[in-house]
Amino acid sequence: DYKFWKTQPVPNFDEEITEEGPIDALKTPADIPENPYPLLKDFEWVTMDLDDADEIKDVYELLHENYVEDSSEIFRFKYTKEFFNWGLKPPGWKKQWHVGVRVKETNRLVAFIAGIPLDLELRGKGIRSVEINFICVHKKLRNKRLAPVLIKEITRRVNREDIWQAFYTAGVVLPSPVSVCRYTHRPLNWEKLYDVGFSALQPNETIESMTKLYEVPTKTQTPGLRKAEFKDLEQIYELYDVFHNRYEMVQRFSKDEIAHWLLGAVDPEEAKKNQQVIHTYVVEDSTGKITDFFSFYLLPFSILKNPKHESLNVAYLFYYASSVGVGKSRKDKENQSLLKERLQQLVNDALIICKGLDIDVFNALTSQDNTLFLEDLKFGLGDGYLNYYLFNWRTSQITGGINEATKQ
Ligand code: YNC
Ligand code: MG
Repeated sequence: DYKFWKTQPVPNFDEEITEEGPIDALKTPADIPENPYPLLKDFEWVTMDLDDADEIKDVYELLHENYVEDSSEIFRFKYTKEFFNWGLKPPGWKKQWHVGVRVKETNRLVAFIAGIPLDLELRGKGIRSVEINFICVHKKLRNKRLAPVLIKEITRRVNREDIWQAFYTAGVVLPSPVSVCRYTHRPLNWEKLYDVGFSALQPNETIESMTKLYEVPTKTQTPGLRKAEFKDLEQIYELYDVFHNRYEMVQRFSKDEIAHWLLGAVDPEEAKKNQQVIHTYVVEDSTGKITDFFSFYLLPFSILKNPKHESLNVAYLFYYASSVGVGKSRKDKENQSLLKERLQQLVNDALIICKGLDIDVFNALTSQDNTLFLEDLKFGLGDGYLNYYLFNWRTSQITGGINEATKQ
């Protein structure tokens, strides 16, 4: 019955939306308590320093042992230091938004929640926000109402910075989603997926027939396709920006944010390390113009209890843009079929590249314009849904351009 969520500035399930905007009364940082919410006496709040290798390790271990698992408890996200550097330290990140709870006596980290800055644009209106992610409570402390305390504490810390809206996604249904996406999976190494129990064999199929079904060419097919470089930054930035005008809800990126999210980091040296995680490709035409780009990131799963395999290599489709879609509405059928053809070719190349990187499965959400190519490229619908939420913002249902596959 949502005892906690009922007290929060979020819309009810059955609410009729007549006006868009904040739900809470307007406040200023001075209205917000300076001190953290009280915790049970054995625990204490900590700010995690993600520049410190030991602290990253604590977060990594907490999440590795206790974060999202599938219902069969076979797969668990295998985070790395590079993944956190990329996912939790974008331009403008704040240390105080990496919130931990430790046991006083042992110093053990038992809970975590993170926020990062996010410039949302909703049907043309900019909303300065944060994205909240990685909420995690140690398995032994579940169902003790610690999650609401974490959420209230991060809300306090965000409000103290004069930010009043947040975006978050979850597999669970809470009051009330503004959008919902589905996970889809494109096998690249079917036999391994079968071995680890991710894929099943139907009576009329064989391992050979399935492997053949998911075969991809060995070489990419788009002329002018190459890895993105820092010299492309300006063009990628502009292409992202104009392409995303086609969506109702988008993340607006500064040039530094494009460098971070698509090239790995603002600093080219640091970016090299994070390029194990985020991979971006551009298409350059004969005049030097970048006409398209696509990106995917890698986040493996640990495979629990399997004698043959320890991890599953997983890629997630991230942002893309094509000049084919620029200035065109999603209601323009003719343009959508041109874009469909283009995206099919680009994402097919992404699959080919991933096969070369020894990726076992390539995941995508049904967000952005993905439904134009998912079926033709043999993505299968998964059983996972991803619900999209806004905190302290009332609005009607949104068809999203936001890609938030990352951590769920
Ligand atoms: C969830 N995922 O409904 P009610 S996604 C939000 N997001 O409240 P307790 C959640 N709320 O129903 P536990 C939630 N899951 O009574 C549960 N809840 O109103 C709600 N799992 O608390 C739940 N990570 O402490 C209920 O539950 C209340 O001990 C129950 O802890 C929950 O990161 C959790 O799946 C999820 O570690 C921490 O199960 C725990 O079970 C766990 O008794 C594995 O909590 C990891 C996992 C979720 C990943 C994610 C997005 C988080 C968004 C949080 C909301 C942010 C709001 C905006 C704040 C900033 C505002 C500004 C400005
Ligand atoms: Mg709890």
